[in-house]
Amino acid sequence: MSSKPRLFSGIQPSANSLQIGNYIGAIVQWKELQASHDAIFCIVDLHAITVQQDPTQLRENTRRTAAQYIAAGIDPAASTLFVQSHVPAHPELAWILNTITGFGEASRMTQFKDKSARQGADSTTVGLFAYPTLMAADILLYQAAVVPVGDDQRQHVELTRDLAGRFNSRFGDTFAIPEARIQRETARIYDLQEPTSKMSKSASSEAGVVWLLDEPTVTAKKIKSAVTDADNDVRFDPESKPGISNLLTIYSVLAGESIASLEAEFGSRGYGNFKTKLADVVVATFAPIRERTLELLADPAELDRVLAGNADRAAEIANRTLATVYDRIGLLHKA
Ligand code: AQP
Repeated sequence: MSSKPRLFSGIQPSANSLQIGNYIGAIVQWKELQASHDAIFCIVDLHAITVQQDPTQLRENTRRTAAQYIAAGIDPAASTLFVQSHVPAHPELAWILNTITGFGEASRMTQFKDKSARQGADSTTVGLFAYPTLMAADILLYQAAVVPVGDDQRQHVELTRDLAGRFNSRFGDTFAIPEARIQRETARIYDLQEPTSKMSKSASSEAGVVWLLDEPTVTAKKIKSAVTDADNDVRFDPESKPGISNLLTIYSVLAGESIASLEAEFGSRGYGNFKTKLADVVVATFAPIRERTLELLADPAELDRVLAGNADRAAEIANRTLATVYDRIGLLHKA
C-alpha cells in the first residue's frame, strides 16, 4: 500500500464536454496533487443519472470525460482513474449511509435545493435528493484523507465528515475523516454571460459556458463577447465588477500570473485588448487538450481497457471497506 495520503475526487459525465470551471476548479488541483498523493479520480456516472440523461449520450459522455481527464494531464498509470458504476460498492455503501442520514440534514443541501428548484418538483427524483450520500460513499470507500473540489461541493464534504464520524461512533472506527481542499481564489468560475452564476455544464445558455472541446474560434468568440461593465478599467472587484473579475481569475490561473500583475499590465488599456489576450491564453491552454482528447477517442477499445484495469484496482480497496462496514453493522455473512 502507498504511504502517500489518499485523495479522491470526481466529475459527472453530464455533458459531451467538460467546461473550464471543472478544469480550473478541479483538474488543475488534481494535476498538482497527483504526484504527492495516492490519487483516485472517478467519472461519477451514477451521479449524472440523478438528472435525466439520454442512454446513448451518457455512454459516449463517459468515455469523453475519461479522455478529457487523461488529455488534461491525469496519468492513469500513476493515479486510479475509473468509472463509478464499474465498482458496485459505491451504491451499496450509499444505501448504508442513507440509513444513518437524517431527512432534515439531507434537505439542507443547497445543491439539491438549487437543482430541484430549477427542474420543478415533478422531475426532481429521490436519486437527486440522495446525491450527497452517494458522494459520501465515493469518498469513504477509499478512506480518502483529501478531497479537492470547487467551492460548490464544500457542503457535501461537510456532510461526508459528519456521516463518517457518526458511523465511527456508532459502530467503531471504520472510516477516515476526509478534508475538503478548496483552492480559494479559483473556487468558483462564473458564467460569461451571467457572471453572478456559477459556470455549469447544465447552464441554460451556451454562450456563457466555455467547453474544453469547443473549437478554438468558438472559444475566442465567447471570451470576446463576455459580459463586462461599462467603465473599461481592468480591476479585480468581484462585488461591483463580477464580469471582469471572473475573466481576471481565469487569466491568472491559466497563465500562472498574479491578478495584481495583470491589473498593472492591462489596467486602463481597455477591455478589448484584455479580452483578446485572454482569448489567446484560453485557446493556447485548451487547443492541445482538445486535440489529445480527440486522438484518445479515436481508439475507444484502448480507453475502455484502461478504465477496466483501473476499476479493478479501485474495487480492491472499495470492497475491503464495504466488507468491514457490513460486518460492523451486523449483516449476516454469506456461508
Ligand atoms: N464553475 C465552477 N468553478 C469552479 N469549480 C467548478 N466545478 C464545477 N463547476 C465549477 C468543480 O468541478 C468538479 C466536478 O463537478 P461535477 O461535474 O461533479 O458537478 P458540478 O459541480 O455540478 O459541475 P457542473 O459543471 O455544474 O455540472 P452539472 O451542470 O452537471 O451539475 C467539482 O469539484 C466542482 O466543484
